[in-house]
Amino acid sequence: MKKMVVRILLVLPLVSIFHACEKPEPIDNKPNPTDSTVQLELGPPVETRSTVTKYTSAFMGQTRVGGLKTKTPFSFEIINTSLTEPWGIGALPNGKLIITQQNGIMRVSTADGILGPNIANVPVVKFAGQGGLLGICVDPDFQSNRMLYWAFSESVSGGSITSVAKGRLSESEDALESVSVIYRSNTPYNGNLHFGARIVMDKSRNLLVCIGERSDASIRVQAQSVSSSLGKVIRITTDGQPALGNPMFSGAGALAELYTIGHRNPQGLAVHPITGDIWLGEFGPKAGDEINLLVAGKNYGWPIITYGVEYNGQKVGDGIQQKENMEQPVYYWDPAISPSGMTFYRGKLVPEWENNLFVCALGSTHIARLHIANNKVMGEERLLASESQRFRDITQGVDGALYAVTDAGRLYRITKN
Ligand SMILES: [Ca+2]
Repeated sequence: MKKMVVRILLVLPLVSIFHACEKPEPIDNKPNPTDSTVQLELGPPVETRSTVTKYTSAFMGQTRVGGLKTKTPFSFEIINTSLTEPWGIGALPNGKLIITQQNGIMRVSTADGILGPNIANVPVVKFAGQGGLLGICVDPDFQSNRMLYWAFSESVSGGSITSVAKGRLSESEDALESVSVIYRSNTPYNGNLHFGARIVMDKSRNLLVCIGERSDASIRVQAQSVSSSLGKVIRITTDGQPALGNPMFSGAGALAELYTIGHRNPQGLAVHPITGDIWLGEFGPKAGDEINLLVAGKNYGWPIITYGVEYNGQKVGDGIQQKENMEQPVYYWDPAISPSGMTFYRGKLVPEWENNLFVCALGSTHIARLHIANNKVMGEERLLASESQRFRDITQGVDGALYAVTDAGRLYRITKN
């Protein structure tokens, strides 16, 4: 690995990097395109702004890797402009899309952007600040069970929390049936920031949900507390119980649903199509946005370590970026791009995108394409930057196109020409 890194150093920003590293064990015996003889033509890094901090990365390729440019001709179109603060998008097996809006409304869209009615029976959400109806997960077995799982913020005694619900989408796609709230985070707080919350299902059919730490200095330390749901990724059954095989965190009152700890404001979760690993994106404060590869039982450091600083420019805590027993991000951005929803591309339309990670950027108003091999980011591209949209979430439709929603209410389809 080290040898390859050195080679890349020498080659940058020249072209044609040939990388062939050790092969991770593919769990489904399919060849892994991310570690085969992929040739990348890398240019200068896509980020040209000055860094906010003077911090140095823990390893080469942890930030500002070489820039990529998609060669396969592709195009995008705006297929709807009438959504209201869409937050989550998922692909249904019939080719349609399911979309959540922060204001509590869930709707189905055709692949051409024709919206269905507001779906009935969505539980009441607390719609304020960053809260509302949030991430959505379509059951991989939707074809047979029609199940949806979603995250939302909810008012409770003492403030608001992040909650998880499930329900069956009616055949007519206009109502949820048998709806139940399966999980409620603890530690209610009065504030409208950092609820999370994306939701994915792993290969063992358990749900992973990322929950934010509610932002304020007094509460964010809960990200390190194993008795609080805040600043965590939880792993639960579809009935909301702690999943079998969860790690055991040590400490008084450790919650059995915890999967990883030490997260700030995570708004991205994606399952790697080959490895099944769970990848997470989270906002740093001023700078220090992160992409993390989640390993059960690990501590991702916030607010002890970070590549960001407070919004007023002061250091966070002791101003350290690395610490024993705390995980390094696979990749980070300085300055911030504000990473929200993300997905791995597993379609065939644009072969060079296969198993790349697509990350919606709010503040930087583009979609970041990260070429990942052997769990390292090898190249970065900015897509749809000309649109100047705050991209909020992205998914891949069954047709192999990417579909993305923006805060301004647009639905984009991105596909091969
Ligand atoms: Ca971190």
